[in-house]
Amino acid sequence: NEDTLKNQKDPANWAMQLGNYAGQRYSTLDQITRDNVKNLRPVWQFSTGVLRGHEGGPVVIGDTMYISTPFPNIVYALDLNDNGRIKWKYEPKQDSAVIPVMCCDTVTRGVAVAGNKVFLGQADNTLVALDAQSGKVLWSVKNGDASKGETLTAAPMVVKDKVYVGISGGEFGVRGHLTAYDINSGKMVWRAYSTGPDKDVMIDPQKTLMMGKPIGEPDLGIKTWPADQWKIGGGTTWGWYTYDPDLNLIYYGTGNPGTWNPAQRAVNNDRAKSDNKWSMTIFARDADTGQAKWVFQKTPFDEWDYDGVNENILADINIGGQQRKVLVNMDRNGFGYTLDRNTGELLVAKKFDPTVNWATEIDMATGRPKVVDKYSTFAQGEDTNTTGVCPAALGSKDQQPASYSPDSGLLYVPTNHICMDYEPFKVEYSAGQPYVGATLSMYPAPASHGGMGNFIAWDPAAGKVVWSKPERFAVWSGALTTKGGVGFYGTLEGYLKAFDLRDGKDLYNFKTSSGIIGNVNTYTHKGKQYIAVLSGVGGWAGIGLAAGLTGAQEGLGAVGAHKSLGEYTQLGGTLTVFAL
Ligand code: PQQ
Repeated sequence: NEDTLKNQKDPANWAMQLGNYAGQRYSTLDQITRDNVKNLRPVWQFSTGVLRGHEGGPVVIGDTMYISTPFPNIVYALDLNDNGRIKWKYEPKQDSAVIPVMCCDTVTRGVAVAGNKVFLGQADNTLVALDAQSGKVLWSVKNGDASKGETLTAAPMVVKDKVYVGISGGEFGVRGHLTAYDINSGKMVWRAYSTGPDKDVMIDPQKTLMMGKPIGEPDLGIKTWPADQWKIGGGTTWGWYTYDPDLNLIYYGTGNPGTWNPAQRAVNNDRAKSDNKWSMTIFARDADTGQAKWVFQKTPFDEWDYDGVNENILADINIGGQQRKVLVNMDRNGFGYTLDRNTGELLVAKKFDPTVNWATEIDMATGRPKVVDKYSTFAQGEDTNTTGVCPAALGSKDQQPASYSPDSGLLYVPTNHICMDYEPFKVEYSAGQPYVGATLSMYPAPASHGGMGNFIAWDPAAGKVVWSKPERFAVWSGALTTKGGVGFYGTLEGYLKAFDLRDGKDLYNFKTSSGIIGNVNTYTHKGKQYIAVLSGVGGWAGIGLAAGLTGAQEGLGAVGAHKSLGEYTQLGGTLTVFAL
């Protein structure tokens, strides 16, 4: 979108959730530096009036800031000329029956703003376009059906005249898809499914590349599943979307195959025949037609719920003496992947947490992980508790987006440091009912600093951790880096932290009113640089507090690991804005 491109080139704005189309979450603003950040202080706050997990972050364009809340998904336009006076408020009427079919809290990852429109994906699957001046509904369209377990948590992305939106419900037998709607009319332009026949997945086996070569064999989205399982096979698209305007390609990942019990997804009980394509796959699609240019499946035949939806950050880096246009994906499965973003060729794949044990390495010729039988929930079998698997289903990293600094060439990544026991069991599909098929318990990774998170710097060319900084809990907040040599992220206890990009050293912290799972953004107003973040504990890591769950295996197994979080923070949605 011309307007989105223009807005993101001006560092005064924070034009989209990930900062720019490349998903870098980097700002060229440099008033706040590693030397003066110690003088940062909160300058104004705003209560959203909503509890539970606040993901995403403020979008700032000109004098207006747009924020959104978890269910009921209120959108506020705040006037920066008047200390955040409410210009307008949009509060949709949504049926609360959707809440029990949201797997991992009632979150939204935020709004997209383009031209005179604000786009919001509501929990109840309504994609709505609001007038940016008045908040009035311009059009709305239903992208899914909550009675089948379909929901919407992802932030939409706008490219040219289309808005892309995904779908959630991998734990309810939902068949994932990405859909493009016309931004002016709301009319569906195309829908690309994650499973099923090539026609539905918008793959051409003669043209779509995999590991640099055409896929060749047709309809792998059917053949790698037992009969009809692909119809309830997951591969949802609830993560982040990025875009390369020069290549005209959009990038996103698909989630776990359903059910979590791998035996029910095995063809003839043979793992080699059961990739469950195209779950767990990075797709590069033509932004106009939706046709897949290349695919890369990270975790074929997932046995651990390592949803492959994390953000694909676009960067131009030097690898082995050559300047390359790459895509970097810090996957939930604990491997950091660097691919050629034009062809999908695999360049680097290395562990970013040494405790990762389900696979020894990625075979660079095939792109496939070498799975360790001891941690294979399929090899261990149905109704067997496979213990000590690292990472846990929360992944070495979940939805919390990383940042890439072109100054250092490194990624700055919020990560988790948690392991699990996983016991698969047989489950029947019933529309709108949980279709999980495994009991999980999660706990801090053993033999470590005792913390459940690390904030790390990652070299995407070498595939190496440059530095790692322990955190008490999983780091569930999105990172920001700036030209001032300083970066930011939030913690589940509620701290907004500033760190030195060179070594991760803490330069400033401030404890906000609730745990932070939102993303830290920056902008200028009247020439002065601000840092802004939403507090409001929740998300999957904070589901115990958000949904009032206490059993260790509740919340799909996530409650146990973070049981002491309630000693540090409680619920409450607040925006905090900082300045020097
Ligand atoms: N959402 C969060 C969060 O916001 O903290 C964490 C997760 C989700 C997960 O770890 C998931 O696996 C997950 N899976 C789906 C799915 O399979 O459709 C959806 C979502 C979501 O929409 O929030 C999450």
